[in-house]
Amino acid sequence: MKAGIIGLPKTGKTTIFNALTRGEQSTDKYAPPSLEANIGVVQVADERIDKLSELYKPKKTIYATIEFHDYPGIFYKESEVSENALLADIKNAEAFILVLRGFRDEELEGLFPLGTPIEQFQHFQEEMLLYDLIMAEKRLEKIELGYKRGVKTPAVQIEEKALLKIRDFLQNNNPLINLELNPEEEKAIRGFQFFSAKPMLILINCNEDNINAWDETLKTFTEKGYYAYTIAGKFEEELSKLENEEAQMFMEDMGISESIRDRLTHWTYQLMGYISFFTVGPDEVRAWTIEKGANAVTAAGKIHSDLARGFIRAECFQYDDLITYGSEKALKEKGLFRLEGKDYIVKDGDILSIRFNV
Ligand SMILES: Nc1nc2c(ncn2[C@@H]2O[C@H](COP(=O)(O)OP(=O)(O)O)[C@@H](O)[C@H]2O)c(=O)[nH]1
Ligand SMILES: [Mg+2]
Repeated sequence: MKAGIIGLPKTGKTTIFNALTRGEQSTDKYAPPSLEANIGVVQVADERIDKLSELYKPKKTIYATIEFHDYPGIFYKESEVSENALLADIKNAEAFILVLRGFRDEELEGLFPLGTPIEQFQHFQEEMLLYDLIMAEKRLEKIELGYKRGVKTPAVQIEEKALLKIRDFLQNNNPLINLELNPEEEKAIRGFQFFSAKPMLILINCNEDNINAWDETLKTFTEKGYYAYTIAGKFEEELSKLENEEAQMFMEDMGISESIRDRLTHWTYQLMGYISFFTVGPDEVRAWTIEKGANAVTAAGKIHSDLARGFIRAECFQYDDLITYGSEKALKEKGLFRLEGKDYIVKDGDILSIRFNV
Protein backbone atom coordinates (compact mmCIF):
# COMPACT_ATOMS: atom_id res chain seq x y z
CA MET A 1 0.00 0.00 0.00
CA LYS A 2 1.07 3.56 -0.66
CA ALA A 3 0.72 6.36 1.91
CA GLY A 4 1.49 9.98 1.06
CA ILE A 5 3.10 12.29 3.63
CA ILE A 6 1.70 15.69 2.78
CA GLY A 7 1.29 19.18 4.17
CA LEU A 8 2.34 22.80 3.86
CA PRO A 9 6.06 23.55 3.35
CA LYS A 10 8.55 23.09 6.22
CA THR A 11 6.29 21.29 8.63
CA GLY A 12 8.78 18.45 9.14
CA LYS A 13 7.53 15.95 6.54
CA THR A 14 11.00 14.97 5.37
CA THR A 15 12.27 14.87 8.95
CA ILE A 16 9.54 12.34 9.80
CA PHE A 17 10.24 10.43 6.58
CA ASN A 18 13.92 10.18 7.56
CA ALA A 19 12.98 8.92 11.00
CA LEU A 20 10.72 6.29 9.42
CA THR A 21 13.17 5.06 6.82
CA ARG A 22 16.46 5.83 8.57
CA GLY A 23 16.94 8.10 5.58
CA GLU A 24 19.17 11.09 5.09
CA GLN A 25 17.16 13.31 2.80
CA SER A 26 17.90 16.99 3.12
CA THR A 27 15.88 18.94 5.66
CA ASP A 28 17.78 22.17 5.08
CA LYS A 29 15.70 25.08 6.26
CA TYR A 30 16.69 27.27 3.32
CA ALA A 31 16.57 24.69 0.55
CA PRO A 32 14.04 25.41 -2.17
CA PRO A 33 11.22 22.87 -2.30
CA SER A 34 12.14 19.75 -4.22
CA LEU A 35 9.80 18.77 -7.02
CA GLU A 36 9.81 15.05 -6.43
CA ALA A 37 8.76 12.71 -3.68
CA ASN A 38 11.16 10.73 -1.53
CA ILE A 39 10.04 7.12 -1.49
CA GLY A 40 10.73 4.55 1.21
CA VAL A 41 9.37 1.09 2.00
CA VAL A 42 8.79 0.26 5.64
CA GLN A 43 8.03 -3.15 7.13
CA VAL A 44 4.97 -3.48 9.27
CA ALA A 45 6.28 -4.97 12.50
CA ASP A 46 4.27 -7.97 13.65
CA GLU A 47 5.36 -10.21 16.53
CA ARG A 48 3.15 -12.95 15.15
CA ILE A 49 5.31 -13.21 12.05
CA ASP A 50 8.40 -13.52 14.24
CA LYS A 51 6.76 -16.36 16.18
CA LEU A 52 5.52 -18.14 13.04
CA SER A 53 8.98 -17.89 11.59
CA GLU A 54 10.41 -19.58 14.70
CA LEU A 55 7.86 -22.36 14.39
CA TYR A 56 8.12 -23.09 10.67
CA LYS A 57 11.74 -22.11 10.10
CA PRO A 58 10.98 -21.06 6.51
CA LYS A 59 13.55 -20.14 3.88
CA LYS A 60 11.95 -16.69 3.65
CA THR A 61 10.03 -14.51 6.08
CA ILE A 62 8.08 -11.69 4.53
CA TYR A 63 6.43 -8.88 6.49
CA ALA A 64 3.69 -6.64 5.15
CA THR A 65 5.04 -3.30 3.94
CA ILE A 66 3.88 0.26 3.49
CA GLU A 67 5.41 2.49 0.87
CA PHE A 68 5.71 6.02 2.19
CA HIS A 69 5.96 8.90 -0.29
CA ASP A 70 7.26 12.13 1.20
CA TYR A 71 5.96 14.95 -0.99
CA PRO A 72 7.11 18.56 -1.27
CA GLY A 73 4.85 21.09 0.46
CA ILE A 74 1.62 21.97 -1.34
CA PHE A 75 -1.20 24.48 -1.09
CA TYR A 76 1.02 27.29 0.17
CA LYS A 77 -0.01 30.69 -1.20
CA GLU A 78 0.40 31.23 -4.92
CA SER A 79 3.07 28.81 -5.95
CA GLU A 80 5.34 29.77 -8.85
CA VAL A 81 5.65 26.25 -10.09
CA SER A 82 2.54 24.49 -11.24
CA GLU A 83 1.40 21.98 -8.67
CA ASN A 84 -0.72 20.03 -11.14
CA ALA A 85 1.72 17.24 -11.92
CA LEU A 86 2.57 16.87 -8.26
CA LEU A 87 -1.08 16.76 -7.21
CA ALA A 88 -1.87 14.18 -9.87
CA ASP A 89 0.81 11.96 -8.34
CA ILE A 90 -0.24 12.62 -4.76
CA LYS A 91 -3.81 11.60 -5.56
CA ASN A 92 -2.66 8.05 -6.28
CA ALA A 93 -1.88 7.46 -2.62
CA GLU A 94 -4.38 5.28 -0.78
CA ALA A 95 -4.00 7.23 2.44
CA PHE A 96 -2.62 10.57 3.53
CA ILE A 97 -0.55 11.56 6.51
CA LEU A 98 -1.00 15.27 7.00
CA VAL A 99 1.87 16.86 8.93
CA LEU A 100 1.18 20.11 10.80
CA ARG A 101 3.91 22.29 12.27
CA GLY A 102 3.64 22.36 16.04
CA PHE A 103 7.28 23.07 16.84
CA ARG A 104 8.50 26.64 17.22
CA ASP A 105 11.22 28.01 15.02
CA GLU A 106 11.46 31.81 14.75
CA GLU A 107 13.39 31.73 11.51
CA LEU A 108 10.98 29.36 9.82
CA GLU A 109 8.04 31.35 11.04
CA GLY A 110 9.59 34.39 9.38
CA LEU A 111 10.19 32.57 6.10
CA PHE A 112 7.02 30.47 6.04
CA PRO A 113 4.46 31.73 8.51
CA LEU A 114 1.83 29.02 8.90
CA GLY A 115 -0.13 29.81 12.06
CA THR A 116 -1.37 27.28 14.58
CA PRO A 117 -1.91 23.63 13.66
CA ILE A 118 -5.66 24.23 13.58
CA GLU A 119 -5.20 27.18 11.22
CA GLN A 120 -2.89 25.09 9.05
CA PHE A 121 -5.44 22.32 8.94
CA GLN A 122 -8.24 24.69 8.00
CA HIS A 123 -6.19 26.26 5.25
CA PHE A 124 -5.10 22.89 3.91
CA GLN A 125 -8.59 21.50 3.95
CA GLU A 126 -10.04 24.55 2.16
CA GLU A 127 -7.50 24.11 -0.62
CA MET A 128 -8.13 20.40 -0.81
CA LEU A 129 -11.88 20.85 -1.09
CA LEU A 130 -11.42 23.58 -3.68
CA TYR A 131 -9.23 21.30 -5.74
CA ASP A 132 -11.89 18.58 -5.66
CA LEU A 133 -14.63 21.08 -6.43
CA ILE A 134 -12.83 22.34 -9.52
CA MET A 135 -12.37 18.78 -10.70
CA ALA A 136 -16.07 18.01 -10.25
CA GLU A 137 -17.16 21.23 -11.94
CA LYS A 138 -14.93 20.72 -14.96
CA ARG A 139 -16.41 17.28 -15.51
CA LEU A 140 -19.97 18.54 -15.02
CA GLU A 141 -19.38 21.18 -17.71
CA LYS A 142 -18.15 18.51 -20.10
CA ILE A 143 -21.18 16.36 -19.39
CA GLU A 144 -23.45 19.33 -20.04
CA LEU A 145 -21.71 19.95 -23.37
CA GLY A 146 -22.19 16.31 -24.27
CA TYR A 147 -25.91 16.55 -23.52
CA LYS A 148 -26.17 19.47 -25.95
CA ARG A 149 -24.59 17.32 -28.59
CA GLY A 150 -27.06 14.57 -27.84
CA VAL A 151 -24.80 12.26 -25.81
CA LYS A 152 -26.92 11.15 -22.89
CA THR A 153 -26.22 7.55 -21.90
CA PRO A 154 -27.49 6.06 -18.62
CA ALA A 155 -23.87 5.74 -17.44
CA VAL A 156 -23.25 9.45 -17.91
CA GLN A 157 -26.46 10.27 -16.09
CA ILE A 158 -25.36 8.24 -13.08
CA GLU A 159 -22.02 9.98 -13.12
CA GLU A 160 -23.72 13.36 -13.29
CA LYS A 161 -25.97 12.53 -10.37
CA ALA A 162 -22.95 11.52 -8.30
CA LEU A 163 -21.02 14.64 -9.28
CA LEU A 164 -23.92 16.90 -8.33
CA LYS A 165 -24.02 15.32 -4.88
CA ILE A 166 -20.27 15.77 -4.66
CA ARG A 167 -20.41 19.40 -5.68
CA ASP A 168 -23.11 20.08 -3.12
CA PHE A 169 -21.16 18.36 -0.39
CA LEU A 170 -17.94 20.22 -1.15
CA GLN A 171 -19.71 23.57 -1.36
CA ASN A 172 -20.85 22.97 2.20
CA ASN A 173 -17.22 22.48 3.24
CA ASN A 174 -17.49 18.74 3.80
CA PRO A 175 -14.69 16.37 2.83
CA LEU A 176 -15.91 13.61 0.53
CA ILE A 177 -14.82 10.85 2.87
CA ASN A 178 -18.08 11.51 4.73
CA LEU A 179 -20.27 11.34 1.61
CA GLU A 180 -22.26 8.20 1.07
CA LEU A 181 -22.88 7.22 -2.54
CA ASN A 182 -24.55 4.08 -3.79
CA PRO A 183 -22.28 1.44 -5.37
CA GLU A 184 -23.22 2.51 -8.91
CA GLU A 185 -22.34 6.14 -8.24
CA GLU A 186 -19.23 5.11 -6.37
CA LYS A 187 -18.04 3.19 -9.39
CA ALA A 188 -18.86 6.03 -11.80
CA ILE A 189 -16.61 8.51 -10.00
CA ARG A 190 -13.81 6.19 -8.81
CA GLY A 191 -11.47 7.31 -11.57
CA PHE A 192 -11.35 10.88 -10.29
CA GLN A 193 -9.46 9.94 -7.12
CA PHE A 194 -10.88 12.87 -5.22
CA PHE A 195 -8.44 14.19 -2.66
CA SER A 196 -10.84 14.56 0.21
CA ALA A 197 -12.31 11.10 -0.35
CA LYS A 198 -9.15 9.42 0.97
CA PRO A 199 -8.53 8.49 4.60
CA MET A 200 -6.28 11.04 6.29
CA LEU A 201 -4.27 10.83 9.48
CA ILE A 202 -3.17 14.02 11.23
CA LEU A 203 0.25 14.39 12.87
CA ILE A 204 1.20 17.43 14.92
CA ASN A 205 4.97 17.63 14.69
CA CYS A 206 6.24 19.16 17.91
CA ASN A 207 9.27 19.34 20.16
CA GLU A 208 9.84 16.46 22.54
CA ASP A 209 9.42 18.76 25.56
CA ASN A 210 5.90 19.94 24.75
CA ILE A 211 4.16 16.87 23.42
CA ASN A 212 1.46 17.08 26.07
CA ALA A 213 0.63 20.70 25.26
CA TRP A 214 -1.40 19.55 22.27
CA ASP A 215 -4.10 17.48 23.93
CA GLU A 216 -6.85 20.06 23.34
CA THR A 217 -5.88 20.48 19.69
CA LEU A 218 -5.85 16.73 19.16
CA LYS A 219 -9.31 16.58 20.67
CA THR A 220 -10.57 19.13 18.15
CA PHE A 221 -9.42 16.82 15.36
CA THR A 222 -10.66 13.57 16.86
CA GLU A 223 -14.05 15.16 17.44
CA LYS A 224 -14.17 15.82 13.71
CA GLY A 225 -13.63 12.09 13.18
CA TYR A 226 -9.91 12.15 12.39
CA TYR A 227 -7.21 9.99 13.84
CA ALA A 228 -4.73 12.56 15.18
CA TYR A 229 -1.46 12.17 17.06
CA THR A 230 1.56 14.15 18.16
CA ILE A 231 5.03 13.23 17.08
CA ALA A 232 8.43 14.74 17.92
CA GLY A 233 9.85 14.53 14.41
CA LYS A 234 13.33 15.87 14.95
CA PHE A 235 13.82 13.86 18.12
CA GLU A 236 12.63 10.72 16.30
CA GLU A 237 14.99 11.45 13.43
CA GLU A 238 17.89 11.55 15.88
CA LEU A 239 16.67 8.37 17.59
CA SER A 240 16.56 6.55 14.27
CA LYS A 241 20.30 7.13 13.86
CA LEU A 242 21.16 5.40 17.14
CA GLU A 243 21.83 1.74 17.79
CA ASN A 244 18.73 -0.10 18.96
CA GLU A 245 19.75 -0.40 22.61
CA GLU A 246 20.67 3.23 22.92
CA ALA A 247 17.47 4.31 21.20
CA GLN A 248 15.51 2.09 23.58
CA MET A 249 17.00 3.92 26.55
CA PHE A 250 16.01 7.35 25.23
CA MET A 251 12.55 6.08 24.38
CA GLU A 252 12.04 4.75 27.88
CA ASP A 253 13.10 8.12 29.29
CA MET A 254 10.49 9.79 27.13
CA GLY A 255 7.80 7.24 27.88
CA ILE A 256 7.67 6.17 24.24
CA SER A 257 6.85 2.49 23.99
CA GLU A 258 7.16 1.83 20.26
CA SER A 259 9.50 3.08 17.54
CA ILE A 260 8.14 5.67 15.11
CA ARG A 261 8.05 2.94 12.44
CA ASP A 262 5.84 0.74 14.54
CA ARG A 263 3.57 3.58 15.59
CA LEU A 264 3.11 5.02 12.11
CA THR A 265 2.61 1.67 10.38
CA HIS A 266 0.05 0.64 13.01
CA TRP A 267 -1.75 3.98 12.81
CA THR A 268 -1.88 3.66 9.05
CA TYR A 269 -3.34 0.15 9.33
CA GLN A 270 -5.95 1.43 11.73
CA LEU A 271 -6.75 4.37 9.45
CA MET A 272 -7.29 2.04 6.50
CA GLY A 273 -9.20 -0.57 8.49
CA TYR A 274 -6.64 -3.17 7.50
CA ILE A 275 -6.09 -6.55 9.10
CA SER A 276 -3.44 -9.22 8.45
CA PHE A 277 -3.73 -12.82 7.49
CA PHE A 278 -0.81 -15.20 7.11
CA THR A 279 0.44 -17.98 4.89
CA VAL A 280 2.92 -20.45 6.35
CA GLY A 281 5.11 -23.31 5.20
CA PRO A 282 8.69 -24.50 4.88
CA ASP A 283 9.40 -22.10 2.01
CA GLU A 284 7.80 -18.96 3.26
CA VAL A 285 6.04 -17.36 6.20
CA ARG A 286 4.28 -14.26 5.06
CA ALA A 287 1.90 -11.53 6.22
CA TRP A 288 -0.78 -10.21 3.86
CA THR A 289 -2.81 -7.06 4.15
CA ILE A 290 -6.54 -7.02 3.58
CA GLU A 291 -9.47 -4.76 4.40
CA LYS A 292 -11.58 -5.72 7.38
CA GLY A 293 -14.72 -7.48 6.16
CA ALA A 294 -13.13 -8.97 3.03
CA ASN A 295 -13.96 -12.57 2.17
CA ALA A 296 -11.80 -15.63 1.48
CA VAL A 297 -11.84 -15.14 -2.31
CA THR A 298 -10.55 -11.59 -1.97
CA ALA A 299 -7.84 -12.89 0.34
CA ALA A 300 -6.93 -15.59 -2.19
CA GLY A 301 -6.71 -12.88 -4.89
CA LYS A 302 -4.17 -10.97 -2.81
CA ILE A 303 -1.87 -13.97 -3.05
CA HIS A 304 -2.44 -14.61 -6.73
CA SER A 305 -5.29 -13.95 -9.17
CA ASP A 306 -5.31 -17.68 -10.10
CA LEU A 307 -6.17 -18.56 -6.52
CA ALA A 308 -9.22 -16.32 -6.63
CA ARG A 309 -10.27 -17.54 -10.07
CA GLY A 310 -9.99 -21.22 -9.23
CA PHE A 311 -10.96 -20.95 -5.57
CA ILE A 312 -12.37 -24.14 -4.05
CA ARG A 313 -11.89 -23.90 -0.29
CA ALA A 314 -9.69 -22.15 2.24
CA GLU A 315 -8.01 -24.28 4.88
CA CYS A 316 -7.98 -22.05 7.89
CA PHE A 317 -6.83 -21.87 11.49
CA GLN A 318 -6.14 -19.07 13.95
CA TYR A 319 -2.72 -17.84 14.95
CA ASP A 320 -3.71 -17.72 18.64
CA ASP A 321 -4.88 -21.33 18.57
CA LEU A 322 -1.65 -22.43 16.95
CA ILE A 323 0.35 -20.75 19.70
CA THR A 324 -1.90 -22.27 22.38
CA TYR A 325 -1.74 -25.84 21.05
CA GLY A 326 1.70 -25.77 19.47
CA SER A 327 1.19 -27.56 16.16
CA GLU A 328 -1.16 -27.98 13.21
CA LYS A 329 -1.60 -31.62 14.21
CA ALA A 330 -2.86 -30.64 17.67
CA LEU A 331 -5.26 -28.14 16.07
CA LYS A 332 -6.70 -30.85 13.84
CA GLU A 333 -7.31 -33.08 16.86
CA LYS A 334 -9.08 -30.22 18.62
CA GLY A 335 -11.24 -29.53 15.57
CA LEU A 336 -9.77 -26.07 15.15
CA PHE A 337 -8.59 -26.69 11.61
CA ARG A 338 -11.44 -25.57 9.37
CA LEU A 339 -12.45 -25.61 5.73
CA GLU A 340 -14.10 -22.37 4.69
CA GLY A 341 -15.97 -21.37 1.53
CA LYS A 342 -15.91 -18.27 -0.67
CA ASP A 343 -18.06 -16.13 1.61
CA TYR A 344 -16.02 -16.69 4.75
CA ILE A 345 -15.04 -13.34 6.26
CA VAL A 346 -11.32 -13.40 6.95
CA LYS A 347 -10.30 -12.46 10.49
CA ASP A 348 -7.15 -10.79 11.75
CA GLY A 349 -4.62 -13.52 12.51
CA ASP A 350 -6.14 -16.19 10.24
CA ILE A 351 -3.64 -18.57 8.72
CA LEU A 352 -4.88 -19.57 5.29
CA SER A 353 -4.03 -22.12 2.68
CA ILE A 354 -6.08 -21.90 -0.50
CA ARG A 355 -7.23 -25.00 -2.37
CA PHE A 356 -7.81 -24.09 -5.98
CA ASN A 357 -8.14 -25.48 -9.43
CA VAL A 358 -7.52 -23.62 -12.71
N1 LIG B 1 12.56 22.13 16.42
C1 LIG B 1 12.12 21.27 15.50
N2 LIG B 1 12.45 21.48 14.21
C2 LIG B 1 11.98 20.61 13.30
C3 LIG B 1 11.16 19.50 13.63
N3 LIG B 1 10.85 18.85 12.50
C4 LIG B 1 11.46 19.52 11.49
N4 LIG B 1 12.14 20.58 11.96
C5 LIG B 1 12.94 21.53 11.19
O1 LIG B 1 12.11 22.16 10.22
C6 LIG B 1 12.82 22.37 9.00
C7 LIG B 1 12.07 21.78 7.84
O2 LIG B 1 11.98 20.37 8.01
P1 LIG B 1 11.63 19.42 6.80
O3 LIG B 1 11.51 18.05 7.38
O4 LIG B 1 12.58 19.60 5.68
O5 LIG B 1 10.18 19.96 6.40
P2 LIG B 1 9.29 19.64 5.11
O6 LIG B 1 9.42 20.80 4.19
O7 LIG B 1 7.91 19.54 5.66
O8 LIG B 1 9.78 18.36 4.53
C8 LIG B 1 14.20 21.76 9.19
O9 LIG B 1 15.09 22.79 9.54
C9 LIG B 1 14.00 20.81 10.36
O10 LIG B 1 15.17 20.62 11.10
C10 LIG B 1 10.83 19.32 15.01
O11 LIG B 1 10.15 18.37 15.40
N5 LIG B 1 11.34 20.24 15.90
MG1 LIG C 1 10.34 17.94 2.55
